[in-house]
Amino acid sequence: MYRRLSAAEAAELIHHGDTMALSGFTPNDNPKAIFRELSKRAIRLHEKGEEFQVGILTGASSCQSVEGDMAVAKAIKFRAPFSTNKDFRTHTNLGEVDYEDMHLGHMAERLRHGFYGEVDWAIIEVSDMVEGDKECRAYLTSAGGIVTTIARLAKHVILEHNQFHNPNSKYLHDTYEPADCWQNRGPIMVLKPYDRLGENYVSIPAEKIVGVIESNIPEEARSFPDVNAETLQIGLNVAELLSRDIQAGRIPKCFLPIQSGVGSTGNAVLKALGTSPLIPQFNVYSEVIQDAVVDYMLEGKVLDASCAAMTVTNEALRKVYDNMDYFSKHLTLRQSEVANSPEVIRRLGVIAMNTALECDLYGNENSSHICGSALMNGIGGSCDYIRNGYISIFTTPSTAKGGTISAIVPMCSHIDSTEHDVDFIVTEQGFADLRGKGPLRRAEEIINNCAHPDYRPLLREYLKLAPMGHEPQHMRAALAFHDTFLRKGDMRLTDFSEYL
Ligand code: 0RQ
Repeated sequence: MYRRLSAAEAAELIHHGDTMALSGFTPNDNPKAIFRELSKRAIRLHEKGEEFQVGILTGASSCQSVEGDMAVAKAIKFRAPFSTNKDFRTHTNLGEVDYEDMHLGHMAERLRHGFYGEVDWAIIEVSDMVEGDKECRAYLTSAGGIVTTIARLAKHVILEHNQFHNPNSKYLHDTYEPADCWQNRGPIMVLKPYDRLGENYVSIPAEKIVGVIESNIPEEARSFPDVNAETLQIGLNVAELLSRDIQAGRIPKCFLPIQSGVGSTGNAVLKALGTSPLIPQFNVYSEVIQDAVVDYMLEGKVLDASCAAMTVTNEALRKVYDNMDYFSKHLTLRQSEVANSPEVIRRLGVIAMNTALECDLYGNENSSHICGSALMNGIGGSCDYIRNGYISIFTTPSTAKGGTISAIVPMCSHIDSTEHDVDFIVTEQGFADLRGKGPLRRAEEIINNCAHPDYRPLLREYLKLAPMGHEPQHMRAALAFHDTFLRKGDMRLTDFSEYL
């Protein structure tokens, strides 16, 4: 049996400047016990005037105990690749954290290539393990993430054996890790969303295991606001555009796998697809599944699902654990390098659906930064899917903050996905089909079908001011919406004459 450590003892082993790579993807499968102690230790050390900051690398976002409490304790030196945490956002926007917002599908490979330097610690939450003399077989919980890679790269490993999880979660996992490009690597042979390629455990050399923390901590899962009239209408609009493509023969009648990003809008869209009579039964090939997918799998609307994490509430997780016979055959949790692999996404023909903060008149999209500067969350896996999807859709309510912000703007204040990768923009007002259209026709379609009626006259006025070109932009007025919001608190007060 490996050495048992209390969480406080484990936290004492971490040094200032260490790089910690963690299991987990979104708030699921994160090691929590050690971080609850580590953030307290950081505060104690800072009070004594000692430095203490670490690098934190994960598969995606993480949970309050990891990135929230550590950010509040000013204990994060570097962080990648994604975050959805309010405290982390606050401290990052104060300039305290060096945060690289990175494609989730790139993370494991970038680690292997040494882009983040040496990995001092892999901290891995497990539901079960085989404690061998030479090899530990570690069974993951509710997410795949980057564990196969970090277990190989890290100098030292600490396991958190979290008994909150059902040990049978092992039957959900495929821990396959692709080779590197210089190893003559072949294709990733996922030909169907349910294909599995590897083992269901992560192999860790026993000599690296410093200790095991025994814990029993529920997932720090987020729940999303209920569907409202606006997000319901966005979902219905997505169902409508997909059914039109089926009728026109642009999507096959057997349908294609669906990816849906995380968030209240993404959750609402999936709910609409699940209940729409226009949409046939479907498979999910995504980075995350949310609560709605668990229910639709039990109801038979979703046949098979593949993802890097169950980003679900503890109630939905319980449904999975209570029906393991079914889910072990129909749900696969993968390493994020495979879940978000451009090759596999393109091969399967995934319909990619993600959420934007704002889109411009030509189809460029911003999902990460408000008014150019302030971090919201990051791109997550959206670009992995949007760039490689069969059809790529961005959804957003047409306005935010009580109508004072338009999600349709002349020019995005930051760009994550470009016009070359976006096929549809969908708001509660309708949808713009950008396929086969040049910039001027795109602008017309986006203004007429997606912009809120309060903003349509302003957007048309802007287009008249912009000097003609292939993609007209007025260099002084292009960010007038944002500038007006920052100065007057309402984009509707935009007066273009101030910018001419
Ligand atoms: O703020 O909470 O203070 O009211 O943004 O917006 O409408 O609740 O929508 O939960 O779907 O989040 C893009 C952030 C949307 C998310 C984003 C304000 C709005 C509200 C949240 P309040 P909603 P959602 C990730 C896959 C990254 C791309 C992606 C996201 C808050 O979906 O992070 O999908 N996406 N990646 O009021 C200022 C604007 C705004 C705005 C909305 N233009 N300006 N504030 N808000 N638009 C999955 C993984 O990879 C794991």
